[in-house]
Amino acid sequence: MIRPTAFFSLLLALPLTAHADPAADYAEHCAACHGEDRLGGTGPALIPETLGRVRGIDTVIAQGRVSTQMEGFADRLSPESITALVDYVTAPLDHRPDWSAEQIAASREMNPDYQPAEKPVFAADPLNITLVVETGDHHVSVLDGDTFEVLARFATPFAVHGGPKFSPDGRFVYIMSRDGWVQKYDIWSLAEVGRIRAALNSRNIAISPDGQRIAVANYLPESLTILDSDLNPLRLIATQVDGTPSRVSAVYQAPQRHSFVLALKDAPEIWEVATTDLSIRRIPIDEPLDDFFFSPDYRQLIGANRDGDKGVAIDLDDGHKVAELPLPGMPHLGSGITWERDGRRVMATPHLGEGVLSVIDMQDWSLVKQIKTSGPGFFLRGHATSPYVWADVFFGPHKDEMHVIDKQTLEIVKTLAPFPGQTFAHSEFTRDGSHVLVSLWEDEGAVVIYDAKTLDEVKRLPMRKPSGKYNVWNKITFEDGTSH
Ligand code: DHE
Repeated sequence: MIRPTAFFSLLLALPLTAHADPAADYAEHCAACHGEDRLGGTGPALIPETLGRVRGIDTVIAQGRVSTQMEGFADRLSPESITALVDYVTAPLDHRPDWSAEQIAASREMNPDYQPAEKPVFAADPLNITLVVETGDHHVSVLDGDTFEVLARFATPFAVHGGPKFSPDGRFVYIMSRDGWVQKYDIWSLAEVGRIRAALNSRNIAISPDGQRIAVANYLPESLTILDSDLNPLRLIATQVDGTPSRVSAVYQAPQRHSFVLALKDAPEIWEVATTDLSIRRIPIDEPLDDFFFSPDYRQLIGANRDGDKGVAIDLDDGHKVAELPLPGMPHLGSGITWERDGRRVMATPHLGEGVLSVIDMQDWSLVKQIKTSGPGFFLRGHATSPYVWADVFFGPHKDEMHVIDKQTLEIVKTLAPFPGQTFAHSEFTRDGSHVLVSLWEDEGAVVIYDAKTLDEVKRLPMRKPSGKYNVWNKITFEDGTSH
């Protein structure tokens, strides 16, 4: 028989982690909201594809998330159990989950209280509305673009990514989350119309020029989901090459071509899907593309390869490579913008891995200049009425800086840094180009509004970790200074 003192010594000798049973803890505390299979439920999916960019998961488990149903578990789980649970939810799934057309259809939830308004329920210019995605508590604020008054604030699915896409008349907006949810919101009525889960993990969405089709680019399962404008699933296209599935890097609409253009991430192919009959054209290329941009006529596509050191321009009509250019340090072509310089159209792209901004001549795809910045940037914006391009420094010690660059001299004319040490990123112009909105990208953050000419600050609006901002007019008119 073991004496009690010996029993306690034995217990103390055991490492605490030996008691951690993350699978049991998950089943007891997490599965009800996040799904037994970790693929999400009322809470987001707890898989690396979704959590990869979320910081402080241990703190969220211990303390919960303010303004959500996520409660804290510090009173029920030891620090060791929480650490084990973080490892458990960030480990890859042991099987490839499916998400069938039937499951997509069954996930469609329309808002029973939605009443379409006959005209906007506010006095503001409906085409100068700017949406602010607040990733701090997963909401969107609807701003009057003239007075900067917040007209409404609504909850989004967890972890919105990429630019929301507006219907051609600017009335409706479609918003996508990394968990594959697509939400439709009626700006005139200031009300959600509904949502549907198009996939388990998605990249971005595109809308057809007539507003009738929405394409959702997916990593999990590897596919492109096509929805109609009322969020009914129309087609689930498995993106496979020779029977091997490939993730979709991104999808964009090519208005002049009446098509959606997507690049496969795991196979050297570009696909073009007709927005009319959804027929698919496959274009073989040399290497898979991660991110891409188009010439103004959408005839050519410029893409970056996976190693992130080279750009290639491809003619979408004949599928041939027309140029290759040095683009070091992971160019983020999805953030590219264009403008006229010396009678020629140029485009600029930031680089995620290097403190430069590449300016490219779009006629012959030559490199005009690499502008040195204070660090790698993520987003760019301009406006036809403005002589400047606004470029953030998203990474590194200068993440608190926003460069203002002269479109003609390609020199930095001013660097704004109103919040030392805090991320200051992503800009958006108002409809008339008179003001620029920048995010103080922090949990207790703000949107800071600048006079676009004098570069003076005119207003600050408190926001919860605001990320992207999207002006209806700039988006529906494909204003040169805004990305796709
Ligand atoms: Fe994004 C847009 C890819 C990480 C915030 N991002 C895009 C687009 C692509 C892309 C292809 C253009 C799609 C569109 O708008 O239709 N993003 C990627 C990546 O490959 C990358 C580097 C890694 C990943 O895990 O996906 C990545 N992106 C991030 C982030 O970490 C950011 C900063 C925070 C977040 O919310 O996840 C982020 N991405 C954004 C935003 C846009 C975006 C705010 C829309 C920019 C715009 O102005 O239109």
